[in-house]
Amino acid sequence: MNKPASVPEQVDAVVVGAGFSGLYMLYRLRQIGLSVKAFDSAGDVGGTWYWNRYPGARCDIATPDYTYSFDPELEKEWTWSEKYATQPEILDYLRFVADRYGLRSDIEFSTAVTSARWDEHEKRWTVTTGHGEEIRCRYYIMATGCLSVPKSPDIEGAGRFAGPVYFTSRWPHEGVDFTGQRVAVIGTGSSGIQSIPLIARQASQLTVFQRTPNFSIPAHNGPAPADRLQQLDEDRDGYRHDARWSRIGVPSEPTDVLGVTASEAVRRERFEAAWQQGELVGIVSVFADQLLNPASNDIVAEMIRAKIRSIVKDPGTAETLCPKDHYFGTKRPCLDTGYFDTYNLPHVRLVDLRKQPIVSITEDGIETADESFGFDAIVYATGFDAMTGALVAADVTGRDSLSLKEKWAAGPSTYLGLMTAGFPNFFMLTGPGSPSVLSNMAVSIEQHVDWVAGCLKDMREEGLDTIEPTELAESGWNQHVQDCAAITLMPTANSWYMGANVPGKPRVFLPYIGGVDGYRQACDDVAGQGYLGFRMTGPGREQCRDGVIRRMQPDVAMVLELIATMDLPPMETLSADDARALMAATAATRPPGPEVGEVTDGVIPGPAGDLPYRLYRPAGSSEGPRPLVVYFHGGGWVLGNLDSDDPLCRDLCERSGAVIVSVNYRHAPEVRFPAAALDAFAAVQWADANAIELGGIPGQLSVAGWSAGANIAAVACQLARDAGGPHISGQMLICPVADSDMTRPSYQENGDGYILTTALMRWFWDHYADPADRRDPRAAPLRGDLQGLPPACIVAADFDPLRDEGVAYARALEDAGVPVRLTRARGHTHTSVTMVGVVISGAPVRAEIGEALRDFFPSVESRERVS
Ligand code: N01
Repeated sequence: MNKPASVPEQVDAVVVGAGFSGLYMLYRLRQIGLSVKAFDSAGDVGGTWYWNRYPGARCDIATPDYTYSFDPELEKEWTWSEKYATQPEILDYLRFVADRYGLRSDIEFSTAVTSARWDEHEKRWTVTTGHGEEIRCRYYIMATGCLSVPKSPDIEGAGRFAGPVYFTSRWPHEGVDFTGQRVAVIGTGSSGIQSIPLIARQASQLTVFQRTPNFSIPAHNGPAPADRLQQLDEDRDGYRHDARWSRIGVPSEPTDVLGVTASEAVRRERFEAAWQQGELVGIVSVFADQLLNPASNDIVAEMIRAKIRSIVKDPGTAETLCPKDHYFGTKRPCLDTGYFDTYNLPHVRLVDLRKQPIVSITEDGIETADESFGFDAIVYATGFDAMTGALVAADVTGRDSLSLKEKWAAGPSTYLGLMTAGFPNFFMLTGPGSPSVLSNMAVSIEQHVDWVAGCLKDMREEGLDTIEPTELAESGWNQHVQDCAAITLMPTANSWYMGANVPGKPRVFLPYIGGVDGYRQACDDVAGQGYLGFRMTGPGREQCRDGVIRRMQPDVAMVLELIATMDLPPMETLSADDARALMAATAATRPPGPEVGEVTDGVIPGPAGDLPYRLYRPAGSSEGPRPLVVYFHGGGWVLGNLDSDDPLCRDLCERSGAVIVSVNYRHAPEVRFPAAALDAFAAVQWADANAIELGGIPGQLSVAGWSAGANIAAVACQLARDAGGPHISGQMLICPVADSDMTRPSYQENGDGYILTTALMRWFWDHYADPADRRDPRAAPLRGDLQGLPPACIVAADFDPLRDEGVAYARALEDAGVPVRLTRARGHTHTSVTMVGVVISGAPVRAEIGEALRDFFPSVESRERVS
């Protein structure tokens, strides 16, 4: 094949794309001494800013932030003219950067890369261009952007229109003059919302076809924010550092104001400030919980809807423009200049496609279910095959002839959004599984490029030349990405973040929502731990430290971080009374837990005096008796009471549909072993004898407990078996103390840093039982006879020192012929599963607990059959 002289046979690295990320990648690879060739199908640099030339196209991150920061000299040489730069100005900037660093000589323009194939023998990629050229490289880097492949119009008759058709994402370079024309715009995402006001200025008639109304706030464009410029002037490095370690790549003070608890005045004040500021960073953080809690989100959403109603004069049109089918922020919010005002113009009309869907595009217009429209031009602002579109379109084939498209058929799979197993030396910049589109792209791009360049440099210094993630590391990251999304409202929307805008695309949350800061830390930790989760090879050597970089549930990690900032004294250094007071103070700040049908307090006659109990009756239980669950709170036999586990009991009541009787037992050190266990057994006997009065079904009684409460629940089952009754249908043991042996691996792994520490557990044991008693099965149920015990459900949390004894108890019960359900609380600590309303990721585990409790009891139908 004849090659142009500008395309060499072989280089160290090929970069696809010459936008923000490709340009900087090229610069950094050269800097570390690699030979590089870049390709772009566009006629010039610019990437997204080369293609998206529609009227009104602007950045929606303020210019002091949307800029390269790798070279302070470059920052001095360029001044942005506005708060939000126009597309031509950003394109000029990228041209300026390309020229300033002499990057063009290594870029082949108007040249698409059509395929890339890994040669396992040569350890190189063969890259083929649309002109038929082949180039071999060791590293293949796709800097192809997240929103670069336009979605093909999935509308009947799309090719039929005889007049001009425009795509916002492929706008003619010479511009379009709509003067005097009847124009249709289909789509009201960011591109539609930016272009509609400007098209309306020219068109004689503008008809906007809206399927889903979008949240948008005014950009208040003007000069770049003076406070930001001043901060940059005074401390550029500090400012950039804050951006890199911020949540979305723009320096900002995180708020701890919760929408649900803030006063109306505070809510209004914070919202109005964000509305006036006109920046995404403000409107997405009016409340700390707005993307987590539907009630908080509704407050922001309703305030935006009220603004829309106040701007748009026709009430019907205003209502059609009010988004109601998704939570605010779960689809990308927009910034606009006069968007809603545009609908007050007499020649602008909004068509609600939910009421009258498009039937077909016709030769001279658009036909909906109700009307036929004639147009001179149609504009599609219908979006992109986001995040994966460009990557799978490029025919990348890795080891064993597996293509990326095949590997990702059920959704993308990456390690850190950077690489994917089976595709050695193939890097993606801002790929799926990275923060990218949820952040200031400029900051995220620099971070990715710096990491890749740093990695390649480290490899060279170590004599290594191939790198690839392990399956374990990759699946761990994919899980973490989904875990982060699952605690937010994001997966509820039909957004392009979910792949929902492209028919047939797998529905998974594509970007990483753990924050620019959290992501940067993860990448740094991977590199700092000897490139954890990557297999690297070089002549005669291989290096691989396999593992998962983030195993903890994200909200559990947040709670631990928050607790660390409170600088609390370790419990085991306190007296029992002080520890109780500290626990009560913490409990007072929690959310209350769900509503249940009825809550009543009473007392049980215990072996040595009355024991208080609290009874939770599920809603609707007036219709008939329910199974009973006798519950024992946690707290190491020393701490805790009816209040401490109140939210959990409510939650269990609601989920299981059973009457929960939470019993307070005597505590150590005032009363030591075996008092707590004997109280538990007495409570079970009493509940069984009084089932009817408690609203229970005689003979349908289970026990449940958490931690030390699970310990005495398990012991009560053994005592009941030995005493020949009462009959217990099941035992729910949440993170139980099952044994007194503190040498199991989970004590080594999790003995420090996860609230329940080895030192605290020792303190509990010392308060509760003499060393000689700790082998007694009434203290360590694992050491007892396990034959003939009730079916069990045991919850074992990954980051719990007690994890292994819980698992050991499950195995031992199984060996003794007891039916056991072992529920692994993945990514949880000893306490997090019980943090109702605080740790969102605990809810699915508690749902399993509720289901297991229901399973302990025969179903209503089978009960009826038996009777
Ligand atoms: O695309 P979109 P976009 N029939 O997917 C509608 C970034 N960006 O190009 O929501 C009828 O958001 C679709 O309706 P629905 C930014 O991240 C940034 O506007 O699927 N309608 C929706 O209204 C942004 O989020 C900037 O029901 C159809 C619209 O088309 C992302 O790019 C500027 C349809 C598509 O909206 C994408 O924005 C521009 C059909 N068959 C873009 N198919 C800035 O920096 C789709 N739609 C400011």
